[in-house]
Amino acid sequence: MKILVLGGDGYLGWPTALHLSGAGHQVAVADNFARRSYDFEMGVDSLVPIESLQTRVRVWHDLTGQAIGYYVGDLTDADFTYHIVRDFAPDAVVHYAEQRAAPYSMVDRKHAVYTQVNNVVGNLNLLYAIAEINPEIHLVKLGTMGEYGTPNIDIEEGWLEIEHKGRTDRVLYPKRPGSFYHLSKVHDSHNIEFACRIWGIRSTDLNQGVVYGQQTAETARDDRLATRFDYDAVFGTVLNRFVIQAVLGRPLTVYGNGTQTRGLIELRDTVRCIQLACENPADRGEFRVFNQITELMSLQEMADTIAGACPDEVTICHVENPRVELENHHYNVVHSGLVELGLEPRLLSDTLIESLFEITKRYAHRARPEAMIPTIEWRKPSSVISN
Ligand code: NAD
Ligand code: USQ
Repeated sequence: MKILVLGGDGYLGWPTALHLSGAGHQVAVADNFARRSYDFEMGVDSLVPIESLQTRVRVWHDLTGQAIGYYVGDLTDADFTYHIVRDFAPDAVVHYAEQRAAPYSMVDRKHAVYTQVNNVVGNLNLLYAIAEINPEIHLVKLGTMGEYGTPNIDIEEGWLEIEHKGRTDRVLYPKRPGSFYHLSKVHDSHNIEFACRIWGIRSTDLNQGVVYGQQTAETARDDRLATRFDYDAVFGTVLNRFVIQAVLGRPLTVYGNGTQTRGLIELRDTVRCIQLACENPADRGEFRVFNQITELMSLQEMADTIAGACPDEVTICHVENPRVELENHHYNVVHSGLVELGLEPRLLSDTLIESLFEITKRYAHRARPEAMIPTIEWRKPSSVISN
């Protein structure tokens, strides 16, 4: 298949491009390097050094003989988006290219507006490009588990059968997200469902949980193929942060009492899920939703697991939660769709943690501990840049 990976220079996009290319698909990536520019803005850097996109693509070609095409540009620029869809003529588009950090979207008004404009407008341009150029193209869009929030009923895969006053209907699952970033994904989902309904395009919305891990079979082939590893309080995701905190001998920062439960998935399962979604496309007009997680854990359980796996003494501290989120909540999530397509979930095990310890130890000298302290407060609306 011809697969276009948008956001192909990012944490997940780059290993996905390699995985799809390694599986024999013809792959091109597109990116505007916004993620690299947030590093400059925030004064942080990936813990694991990463090469330029051009070098990555060249190294992969030298190693495997497989070419990965690349386009540099911004999805909010409609001309660029139409150009790549026309020029590459993909069978599937994997759309990762969004601002993806909840804390970044909560810095202040400017960052909230940027996040929603970047994500919603980029996605809308893409929907129009697909519908006008070739509605057969399968859109594989990265959504997020945080779209649902933490409702007091079980979370289904995107849709909910309801009965109200004696009548029944199948409706989009009600959403109650916890940041302007997570809200941007809700807006995307609604726009995509509408596009499937009116134009008959095909789409898979993947409500992915928090990703951890750093290596895949393909990135491990050469250091120059490494993907990024964020550990700072803005872009670092919780499990990756706990691992580097443990390695540096710093306390693991559990926000609040730690009873908040989240869905997790390891990087190698992420790339496998994308492959499965691409190779088993949704039908024309179908808005298909999968919950892309492999297990559920509370923050306290995550911290205990990392502490238990670390050979050195680890302390766990409960810091005042900078976010607004429920503790002691119900959380039961259906996540069978991808398993039915062939996913064999990897659960957080000693082996997975060991490989993460190995990689973070190797680059621990690059960490800036002060970047790990959370400074962005959900409860304080601000138009002043606070970092
Ligand atoms: P990332 O920031 O590392 O990668 C996103 C890439 O998209 C970056 O390289 C960035 O430069 C690019 N990009 C952003 N806006 C763009 C635009 N307008 N035009 C072109 N390129 C643009 O993020 P990631 O962790 O790889 O996440 C990828 C996707 O998966 C995101 O949509 C995110 O919401 C979703 N997701 C991530 C996680 C996670 O834990 N990392 C979990 C669930 C869902
Ligand atoms: N948390 C801590 N300590 C930390 C960092 C985070 O306790 O040091 C807590 C947060 O309060 C939250 C949970 O861990 O309850 C997850 O936080 P996170 O920063 O790992 O994840 P989140 O902000 O939800 O965002 C990440 C990705 C995002 C993706 C989302 C999937 O950055 O792109 O959409 O995970 S999900 O959470 O399922 O919506």
